[in-house]
Amino acid sequence: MQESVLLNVGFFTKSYVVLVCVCGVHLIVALLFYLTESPTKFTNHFFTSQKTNRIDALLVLNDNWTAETYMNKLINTNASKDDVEEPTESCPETSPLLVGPMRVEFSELVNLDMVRKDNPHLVMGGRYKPSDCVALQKVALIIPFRKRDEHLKYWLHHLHPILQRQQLDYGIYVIEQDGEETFNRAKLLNVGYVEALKEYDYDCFIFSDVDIIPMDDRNTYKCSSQPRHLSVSMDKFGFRLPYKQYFGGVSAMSKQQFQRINGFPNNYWGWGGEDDDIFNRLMFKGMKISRPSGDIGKCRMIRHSRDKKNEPNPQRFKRISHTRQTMNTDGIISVKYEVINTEKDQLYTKIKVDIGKP
Ligand code: UDH
Ligand code: NGS
Repeated sequence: MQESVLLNVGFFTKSYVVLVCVCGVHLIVALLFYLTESPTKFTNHFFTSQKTNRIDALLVLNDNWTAETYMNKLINTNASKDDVEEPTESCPETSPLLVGPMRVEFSELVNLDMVRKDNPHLVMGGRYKPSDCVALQKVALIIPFRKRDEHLKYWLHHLHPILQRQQLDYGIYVIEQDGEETFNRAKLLNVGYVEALKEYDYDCFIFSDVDIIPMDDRNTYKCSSQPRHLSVSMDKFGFRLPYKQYFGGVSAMSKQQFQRINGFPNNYWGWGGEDDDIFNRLMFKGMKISRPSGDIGKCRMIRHSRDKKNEPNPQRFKRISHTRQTMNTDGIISVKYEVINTEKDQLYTKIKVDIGKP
């Protein structure tokens, strides 16, 4: 009995050794095969498989293919970033990633580290582009800013995922007014336009207040053949336009449209009227305003009290009555400012500027 047990143990040990040897030989043959191939050939093989959709042990492509898995594969295969193949096919006119109406609330405070973690595909400066298709537009988002840090956190938390689902090639530019002089929203937007173009060949510009969040991602932050007003149905106005000519909040203009109106006025210091001046400019150049439907254009504004040094501008009515005379000389061609510093974060590019005083 004892002997037969010992015999069985001996038999299993031998079989185990044979099995290990066979596996070892198999591993060495596989290693030799790959080592004789150059590393670039290896990665080329990897990406060729991707292009031809061949299902292969190294690469399993599916709908969950993301920039993160792409980068991980790169790291695992020791490939350099230069080997990343840019997509060649255009993204579809309507992104398949959209979810439609969204719940937007401001009850919980936002932690920016969490937002950074939630958006791992962003490149320094708040830049992003889809990894699997060529975005239809290169969009710079420009936010006029001073002392609204909590609002900016909400904005970044909500907007980054939306813009990525909209398959945009985009960058976020927060233009911060330095000092304590009266605020000038339109001039900051002009600065944002100039500064964004120094970085990248953007073809579309979204001008957004820091406290407005869209409630439906079908409200695409993109430009169209006419200047587009996006914040058409705000909660604070009972989800409708406050007046037909209203062009404040969030708007979109192509580079051409913006140039045609000589950008925005630089001399509206304090609250009010600058958006009406922009509307006038567009009308005088024979353009029309395009808008999403009231349903898709719903958005929330973060409630807040009136900012210091942004009191209603008493000159605004006089100024908007002279848009036709002033628009060709006051605008993007005459904007003067000095950049104080530029901060690059994963979530945004913040440019602090001295824009002077009234
Ligand atoms: N902004 C700042 N800091 C300021 C002022 C304005 O960042 O001190 C920016 C910000 O992006 C804001 C935008 O400029 O969203 C427009 O500011 P606004 O004052 O024209 O418009 P808003 O709707 O406030 O934010 C209007 C007055 C609110 C009074 C509310 C009384 N209950
Ligand atoms: C108008 C202002 C606009 C302003 C809009 C909404 O009266 O600049 O109200 O303001 N025009 C003039 O004052 C000439 S809001 O309720 O968002 O503060 O955008």
